Amino acid sequence: DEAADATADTAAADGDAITIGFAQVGHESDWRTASTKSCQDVFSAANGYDLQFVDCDNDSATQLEAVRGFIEQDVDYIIIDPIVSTGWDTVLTECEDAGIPVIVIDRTIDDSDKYVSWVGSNFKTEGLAAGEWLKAYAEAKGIEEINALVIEGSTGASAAIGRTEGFKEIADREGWNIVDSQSGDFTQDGGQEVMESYCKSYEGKFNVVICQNDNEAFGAMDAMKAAGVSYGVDGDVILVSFDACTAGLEYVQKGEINADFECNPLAAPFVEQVIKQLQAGETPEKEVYMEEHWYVNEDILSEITVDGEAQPLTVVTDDII
Ligand code: GYE
Repeated sequence: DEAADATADTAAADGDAITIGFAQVGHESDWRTASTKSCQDVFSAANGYDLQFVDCDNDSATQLEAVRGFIEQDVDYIIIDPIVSTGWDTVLTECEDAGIPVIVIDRTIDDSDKYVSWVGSNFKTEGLAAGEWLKAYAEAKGIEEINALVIEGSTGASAAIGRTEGFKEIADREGWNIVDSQSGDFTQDGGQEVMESYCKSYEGKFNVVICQNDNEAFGAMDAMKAAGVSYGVDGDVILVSFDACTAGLEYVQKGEINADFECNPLAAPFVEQVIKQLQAGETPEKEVYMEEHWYVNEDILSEITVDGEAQPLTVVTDDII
């Protein structure tokens, strides 16, 4: 209906739309693409929003600049997915002084609490889950020694810090050998490069590769293939990943990735709830955790216990992808 569309446009042009500035990390991974799309879908003009989106290209200075730009524009709300977890207190104080509520999504801010709400995942729990799964899987398969290579995410990102900490906690408890742990920057190219150098340096000396996101795992698989290293359920190397994006789950279904620990990128609907509460003068929860699943190829373990809680494992089928 053209008349109704025209009215909606005018309402937005009149400034009735809620203006939101979103300082996104970048475009490094499938996960990130899904996160961006989720925000663009939820905070669309049709839904009454004017979304100012900045892709910060994984650069912290650009991200701080973007937030300051939003303050200058006097947006109604600011969403930040913090590239790194520190260095935030000054700019968040500036947001507070300007009276603009900040909502943090995904990665955490660890040196300031001057934001209204955070919506995301528990990355340490994801790392612990990967460790507990590996322990149970190795036992079930009669694998006695674990020599693990880790491809970490971007340095300083809470997603990388938490996954590293969680996995290391189990590795230390079980006395596993972490042969090396280097950053692949959450990218496919990064994962490939790190794995190429691992294959050269540690030939025959590892039986587990932990990639902190699916895109790194895609790169690592290419590097292992090129080096003649077999991986997955029928291979010599157990391959573990995080995110469980669609392409990641396809590799789990094929048995090339053994286990994939989901990180849910669809925070935007929860952020919208927070904004609706603020609009209504209510106080939203300070922390909102999203639901996630742990995905596997083989039906040999039905659950694992993580942090004292039993969690089901989901075998990937066509229905899930
Ligand atoms: O795992 C990775 C992305 O912050 C949880 O960032 C996010 C991570 C995600 O690039 O794929």
